[in-house]
Amino acid sequence: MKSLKLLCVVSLLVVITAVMAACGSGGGGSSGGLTVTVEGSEFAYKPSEITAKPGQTVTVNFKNVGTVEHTFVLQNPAFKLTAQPGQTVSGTFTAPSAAGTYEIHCDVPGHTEAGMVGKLIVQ
Ligand SMILES: [Cu+2]
Repeated sequence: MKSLKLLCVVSLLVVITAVMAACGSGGGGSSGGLTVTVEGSEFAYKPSEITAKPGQTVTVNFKNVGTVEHTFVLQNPAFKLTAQPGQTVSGTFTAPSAAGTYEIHCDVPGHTEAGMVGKLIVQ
């Protein structure tokens, strides 16, 4: 009985965490803000895709888990975060109002070419 209760609490926490990670407080009619944590390393973003609603406010916590400087650059809207190794930098942008896929890349020389790219999917 006791372990069953604990299992329920754990399950609930997992669901809450998943919902928060997946869609922030958004959902339904009112589109709330989205907060995502993106890890940057040599040479990738994790996750490499962010999905947001048109016009949604997106807060990015960009965590550099690598050993050299990395950036998180969006062209549309113009947005850039620069993080040194071990550093987490946060910033907020508003997702484009038009649905589509927008490129994210690291503009440290050579990194984009090495595959350090991601996508902002607006839908
Ligand atoms: Cu980089």
